[in-house]
Amino acid sequence: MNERKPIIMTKKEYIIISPEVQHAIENNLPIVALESTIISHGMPWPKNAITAAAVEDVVRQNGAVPATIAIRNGKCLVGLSKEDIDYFAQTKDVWKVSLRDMPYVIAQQLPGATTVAATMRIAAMAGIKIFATGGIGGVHRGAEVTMDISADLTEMATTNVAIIAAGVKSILDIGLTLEYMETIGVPVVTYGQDEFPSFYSSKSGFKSPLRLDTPKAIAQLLSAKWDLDLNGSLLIANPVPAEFEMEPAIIEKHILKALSEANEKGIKGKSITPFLLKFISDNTEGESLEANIALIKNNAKIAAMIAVALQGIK
Ligand code: PSU
Ligand code: MN
Repeated sequence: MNERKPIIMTKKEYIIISPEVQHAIENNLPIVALESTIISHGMPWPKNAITAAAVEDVVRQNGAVPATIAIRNGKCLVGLSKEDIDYFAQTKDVWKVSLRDMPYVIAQQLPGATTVAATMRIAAMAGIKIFATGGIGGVHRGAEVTMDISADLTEMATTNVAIIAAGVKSILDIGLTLEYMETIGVPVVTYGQDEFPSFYSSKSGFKSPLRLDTPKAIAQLLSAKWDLDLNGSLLIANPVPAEFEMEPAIIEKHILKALSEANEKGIKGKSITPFLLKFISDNTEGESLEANIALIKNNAKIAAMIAVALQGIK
């Protein structure tokens, strides 16, 4: 299960793989994909660029090769240069690219930061199986009226890339997001605890459907899933480190304020997630930003360990 399928020729002209990632692919080394929406739309400059580089280093320190993914000049980039990272960190009009935006941004040669859904799809084209991020998109609060359900979830139903995230943020409806993942056959495993975490907090009020305590056990689960052709993703929820945890009641207060402000301003669709995240960050004096940075590094570490363990399974 460890051989990587070569990129089919028709797609190859749209993909540029960095020398570091190319070397890893050729030598069957463990690789961890990283997304770029978090750089362009998730954090302010210069912390976004500093964090992106630091997260890549955490992956390397834990024995894997980082592959940050974005779209530039009509190409999907798998592995960014320092200049690319600075560009995506500083440029104002970078597109937030989910699946439906991909062909437009590529054909128009626009700069695009990829969401979880688009990052997964491009990672899969390059044969990368493990992907670390902060939080995934999901079923929004009020989705029974708005039908706002992230394409991250539908992508997770079919694409064989496992995601390590700090759970689901409570800007979403966590219960409905868990239900949706059950419907589409995505196993949800929490690393090292029984409760499903909610990004800023290790608690959510929801029991995790599954729990595993070692990267090796998670790698074995992934092997079993994909060996059986049970296609799709696996969500590995990794709780935020205890020293950066935030009080759920305080976060909830900010989320309610953010939601009412979004409602007043008529913010909808793809703008809603970045708006809510920025509002919360601006209104917690950076405490949420520090938590965000800490948990992404922590996710990168576990992701690298899982990628190493997966490579060891024959
Ligand atoms: N949730 C977070 N942080 C993020 C995102 C979501 O806690 O940065 C970003 C990710 O890139 C995710 C995207 O894939 O937002 C989901 O956007 P939407 O809900 O529009 O699909
Ligand atoms: Mn949406």
